[in-house]
Amino acid sequence: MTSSSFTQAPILVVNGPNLNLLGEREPHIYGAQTLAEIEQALSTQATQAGYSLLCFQSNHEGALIDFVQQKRHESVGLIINPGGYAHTSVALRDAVSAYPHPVIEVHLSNIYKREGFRHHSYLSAVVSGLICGLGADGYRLALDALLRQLSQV
Ligand code: CA2
Repeated sequence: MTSSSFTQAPILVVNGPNLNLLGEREPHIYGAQTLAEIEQALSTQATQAGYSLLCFQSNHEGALIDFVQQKRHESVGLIINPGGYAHTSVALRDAVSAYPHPVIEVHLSNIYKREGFRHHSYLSAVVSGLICGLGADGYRLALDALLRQLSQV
């Protein structure tokens, strides 16, 4: 399917700080796949279901907020791994809270098995669903769940 055959607005896949380093270091925590590989697999999965993806990664809180705000009326759902901002950013939570479509928060690692400061995510109370601890599979499952939700509306 070519991009011109998509009639739907895209699903957003947003990754926060340091997730551009996936596959380079700490594979025992975050897995061996690069972010580009994860995004490619998700794109194939979305295309098979008749949707397109718009992927964005930034190390900057404001850039993540701007992206979510700017695309809120030009997309149908959001998968977000906020990275470390999960544990610190009220501002990113507010942007996600203002996003008018389903949102799934993903963490590669099980944040509840790690240091105490990772046990709380500011975003979790304002998202539709949360997946953590399943590595890159978490993104696939998140997209699966989002596609099911979108097919019910
Ligand atoms: O488990 C996750 O997906 C996290 O969102 C990853 C964040 C961490 O701060 C969160 O607590 C949980 C960190 C991403 C760092 O990614 C790296 C990847 C490769 C090498 C170094 C860092």
